[in-house]
Amino acid sequence: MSDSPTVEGEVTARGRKVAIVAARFNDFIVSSLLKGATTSWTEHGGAAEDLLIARVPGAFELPVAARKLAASGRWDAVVALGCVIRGDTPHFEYVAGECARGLNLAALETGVPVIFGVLTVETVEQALERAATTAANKGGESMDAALEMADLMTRL
Ligand code: INI
Repeated sequence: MSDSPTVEGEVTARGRKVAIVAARFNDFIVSSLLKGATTSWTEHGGAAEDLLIARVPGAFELPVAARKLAASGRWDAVVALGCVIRGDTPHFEYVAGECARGLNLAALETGVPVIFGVLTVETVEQALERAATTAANKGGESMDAALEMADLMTRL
């Protein structure tokens, strides 16, 4: 163990305000991610009125909405939720790649954590595994990361 000071965020929603932006495309998966995220929010002490849920058509639209939410100064973190399934089309590369790039840019440009809760998978089966109602639910994991990062940002 190092003797150097270490700083880490606490995973708590008390006193926090968080926005979720969720795609409607592949909603049979995204709705489970949303459930995981809102359950984590409540379990960590978040108030219903301090959580905003914005819906967009698909993963490609997540960055612009996340960027606006992050820049508003109203939210301690933004969680982006979506599901891109490869199938047989090169569309996947554009949608998934631009979504990841845009969400990262939104965080870097605003200084507000923007969490990548977007499944980028080969098959529906893989998506279902990651959206299951277990601790491995990517929506729940994403909310946990958002809360940790929101707290860390106040300590750095
Ligand atoms: N959007 C998704 O969220 N997931 C996908 O798997 C997907 N595929 O496969 O095409 C998808 N496409 C829609 C895209 O995000 C935009 O909404 C659309 O292109 C309009 O800009």
